[in-house]
Amino acid sequence: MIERLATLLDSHHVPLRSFFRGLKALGRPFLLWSDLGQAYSQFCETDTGAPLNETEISRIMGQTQEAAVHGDLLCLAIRERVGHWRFAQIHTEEMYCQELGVSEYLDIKERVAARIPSGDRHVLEIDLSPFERGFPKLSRVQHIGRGVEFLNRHLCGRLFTHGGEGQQLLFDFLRKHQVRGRQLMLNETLGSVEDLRHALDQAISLLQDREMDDESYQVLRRLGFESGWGRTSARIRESMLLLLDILEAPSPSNLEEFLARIPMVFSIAIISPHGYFAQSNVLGKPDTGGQVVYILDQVRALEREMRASIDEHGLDIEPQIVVVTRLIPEAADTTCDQRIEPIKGTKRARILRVPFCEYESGKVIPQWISRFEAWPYLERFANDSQKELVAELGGSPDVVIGNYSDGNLVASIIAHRLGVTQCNIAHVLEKTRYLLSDLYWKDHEPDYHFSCQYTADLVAMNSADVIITSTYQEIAGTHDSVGQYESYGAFSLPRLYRVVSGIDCFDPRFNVVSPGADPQAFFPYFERERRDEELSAEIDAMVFGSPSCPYRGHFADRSKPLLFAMSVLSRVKNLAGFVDWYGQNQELRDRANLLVVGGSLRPDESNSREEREEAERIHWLFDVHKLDGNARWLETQSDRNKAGELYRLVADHRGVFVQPALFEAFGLTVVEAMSSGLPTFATRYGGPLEIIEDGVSGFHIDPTRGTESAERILRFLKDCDANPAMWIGVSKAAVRRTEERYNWQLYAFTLLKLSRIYGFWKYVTSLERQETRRYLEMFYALVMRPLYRNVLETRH
Ligand code: UDP
Ligand code: LCN
Repeated sequence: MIERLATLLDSHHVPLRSFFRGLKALGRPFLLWSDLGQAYSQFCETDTGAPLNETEISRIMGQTQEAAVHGDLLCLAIRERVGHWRFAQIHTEEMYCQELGVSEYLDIKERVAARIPSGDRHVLEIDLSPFERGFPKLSRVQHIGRGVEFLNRHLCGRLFTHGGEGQQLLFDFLRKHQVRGRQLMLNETLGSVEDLRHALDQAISLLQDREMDDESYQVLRRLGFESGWGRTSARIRESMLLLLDILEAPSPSNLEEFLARIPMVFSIAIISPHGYFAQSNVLGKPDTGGQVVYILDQVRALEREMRASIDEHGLDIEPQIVVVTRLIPEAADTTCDQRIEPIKGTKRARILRVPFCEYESGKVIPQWISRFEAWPYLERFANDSQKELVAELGGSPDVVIGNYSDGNLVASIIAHRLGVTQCNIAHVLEKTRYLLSDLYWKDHEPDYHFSCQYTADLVAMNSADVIITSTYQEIAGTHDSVGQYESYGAFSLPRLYRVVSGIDCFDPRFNVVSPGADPQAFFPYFERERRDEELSAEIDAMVFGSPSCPYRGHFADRSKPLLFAMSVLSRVKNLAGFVDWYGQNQELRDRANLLVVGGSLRPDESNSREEREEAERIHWLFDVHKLDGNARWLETQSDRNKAGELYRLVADHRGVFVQPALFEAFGLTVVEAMSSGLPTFATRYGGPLEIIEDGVSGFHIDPTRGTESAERILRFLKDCDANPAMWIGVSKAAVRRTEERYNWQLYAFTLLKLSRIYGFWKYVTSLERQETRRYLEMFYALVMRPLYRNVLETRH
């Protein structure tokens, strides 16, 4: 490709030189994909640029994710396809080019961003690629995010065919498999694979036409079989036949089916330190949103699924799930100051809260702390949580699931010490949310401490056994945008360290398992018999009357459809931006009312600076656009049943939901709105791009082009006026889409299957990553710990 670029520089010398001069004249050190695309297409419209139209250069420019301008040198990062990058340096006057290695490319970026003079080069380079040798990797882009499936196929092929040792490994695994000291599956009566085959034959014929009773269990035990094969004789026979099949003719699919039947997951720890983690009065508080909703729904679904499968295995063991979060002594109107809180809708799952303490003195931190400032407390939090967790569960959990950067770091510490499987869920990786936040990390340090965050991310994602993502694009992006995880492949924090190989999206650790919305709270508006009349009346009053919660604005004409947006008040969520688009579009204002839900209306009451600033901005926009008769802003609604009825009420009035975020990692509100049958316009940056099929089950909007987005919404409202079937069509497609793809039952089933299969392979092969672990420990100790001091010194 670089050779091709050199030829093109030659053959299109004149227009290209002019184009490059135009780029330099912009005076910007870095140009991103969208800047380059725009500049290129504008240039192609000029007479000089016309010859470049639809040439091979157009393709290369379309693949260029960023460019660094360094004097007359233009350095391009070209993403040929997902996970495959090439770097080129072009001399824009002399018109020659050369290929750069990743390290050289990052070096130039660092010089440009941090004005590092040449010769000043003492760079700590982080390279995880040498540790990956010997580990199987996916090769096809389409397989990204289906890691366990791949691993199963790969290892089955390697170990079970042509006289491989697979059968023996499986036999040893089943012979040793225990839960809390109790032997499961096979006992010592069986000495070899041959014995097992023979015993299986005997047991299968013995169980024919026989129900399970005490005597049957005795006979099976004498043959070498312990509990765990199934509750009924039919199920036990089925499992045994499957195993016989594997011993005769192993295949990835029969192995997968059998492994999914082995009882392996009885207790799970879920780690989520930041924000206010509780079951009521918390949503919409700073740092408290979808992650809490996700985890609580996940716990309920997992407990249900675990209980059903443990029962199917024929065991009487109650599953245990503990969510470990921070105990906040100054908990305001929440329960975050209580150590234990049982989780509603479960039998035994509970929240366990452990305070943040100063590392040395052990002094408890009483007040809420922003997630960006929690770093110095996490190591001690991990130690304290581990002790309390083990005491609470009466032993180690089988799996530790981390959430977000802080929870994943804590999970990696706990899982490693306890020697159990670590599963990561990022929810969002901040690096993609804040453009160029790696290069300009120092500027962001006082507010966000991204240096700690990105270091924690690298440590946690490389120590995880399994990484769960909500969408494919979270890992690998799209053909023209970089995935959240992919962006950790190579990046720089100038003068701190440079990452030349941080994570590889072809790693089989990655698995896409999408969440859903709670069907009790979020169901279609047309299921009228399920709707609670009292609640509907309350929500009606909240939207159109005098609500009991704080609000601003009213609707002079209540017959108009509603444009509804709901989220926490943070800059990235862009609620204020949406209010502005609406305020500026008179036709939209004439046609629809605006309903915004989120945050606190009294800026001075919030303890989050960002929330205060956003609230002030919305008030200001209400004033300047004189929105008080067209728009209503309601304070955060933390009751999910109310939220559910809100979506449905907006649907009753043929309104739409708008998600205007500058970037949305996944977007539970999008799934909730769609499940309620609400046509949804959501940001094209992040998860909604995958959740919604544009123009079918909703619409994508570009939050950086507010006027255009407002026009798109307006066009839809006009189309619906002309043809009411249009609204119904999109609404139905939205419900269908979420039913098929985004539901918790499927999530729990998949996650448990995945943990079992992964657990087996981890046990029988050497997936253990000892060397990586030691490298990461050193990285953590030498880089991360010294950063904590800065956080403590600049805490808000
Ligand atoms: N939410 C809510 N009330 C609010 C704001 C948000 O109940 O005032 C809920 C919303 O219904 C959703 C979650 O908080 O379940 C937000 O999740 P999402 O994934 O959309 O965004 P996040 O805040 O996690 O970035
Ligand atoms: C965090 C986010 O920012 C959202 O996009 C997700 O939907 C939420 O977590 C749940 O994973």
